[in-house]
Amino acid sequence: MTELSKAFSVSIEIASAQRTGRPIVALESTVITHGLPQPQNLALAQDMEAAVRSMGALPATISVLDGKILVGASPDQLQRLASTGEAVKVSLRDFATAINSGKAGGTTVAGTLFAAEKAGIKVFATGGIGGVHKEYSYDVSTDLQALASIPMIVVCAGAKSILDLRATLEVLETLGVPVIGYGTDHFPEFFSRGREFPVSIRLNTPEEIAGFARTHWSLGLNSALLVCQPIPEIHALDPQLANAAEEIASREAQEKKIRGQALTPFLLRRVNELTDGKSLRANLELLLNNARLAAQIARQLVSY
Ligand code: PSU
Ligand code: MN
Repeated sequence: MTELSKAFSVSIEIASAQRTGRPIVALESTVITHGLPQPQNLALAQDMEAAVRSMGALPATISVLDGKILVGASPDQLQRLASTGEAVKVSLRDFATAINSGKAGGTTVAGTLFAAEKAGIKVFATGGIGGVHKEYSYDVSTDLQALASIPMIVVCAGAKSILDLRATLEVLETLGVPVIGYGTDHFPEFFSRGREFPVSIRLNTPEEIAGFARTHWSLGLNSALLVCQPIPEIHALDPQLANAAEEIASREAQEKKIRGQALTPFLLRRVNELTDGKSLRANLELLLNNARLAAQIARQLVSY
């Protein structure tokens, strides 16, 4: 690990896990500050950490608080992230904004990748990645660029069809990011298993994923690996229900001219509302499932 800038603050637990070589899983915080409503956001943040611990790894929730990039959050810090109404959504361009303003910041997939890699972490669990938006094909999430350039195993449930999934997958291919289907040949569509778009490779165990990572990185390739785990079938939503809600939300966003960083949080909130909380429950289940898989992969990685 290269020396960290003074803007980083690594928790005692994570620093000691680094020294002793214990498995660590990074967790994002935009899902807490912008992705989920209160009070489910705090419960989810706590449950994600517990899910990582239950599988024998340590959770490092990444965020910005009091002018520092936190790697690992205390219970009190999680509470603050979950309850502040005006957190900054921190992608790569926003770190200095959040640090200099002293405001709380929820790190996106891109922001979390950046900070976790600086802290020497290799595995990260999230819900869905950002991608190419349907409303405007130049609205491409920084997540894709970050996945292209930061070596990390990112466990997700694919991406929501609020995005243009075909374009998103094409950009990932262009950028050289392996898209791994965990026990599936298809790119998962967040609320459902997904059956339209192929992944670049299917792998079936945490061991195989760790082995793939070792080979990929040993070549000098520096991208992330996107590990896509479908939502468990019993928690999946009817794809028609999810797509209908996503279409309405997209249309409303266009009518209201909601753009840029505000677009993803708007779409997430509206889909939650339009499905009467059904999508929220699915969202929570897939997040926990991803935390557990990430912990298993992290354990495999350190046992090499
Ligand atoms: N997709 C979801 N839930 C989320 C996000 C995306 O289903 O919470 C969040 C993630 O933090 C992701 C970010 O990195 O939104 C992408 O935002 P943007 O499209 O503005 O890059
Ligand atoms: Mn965007």
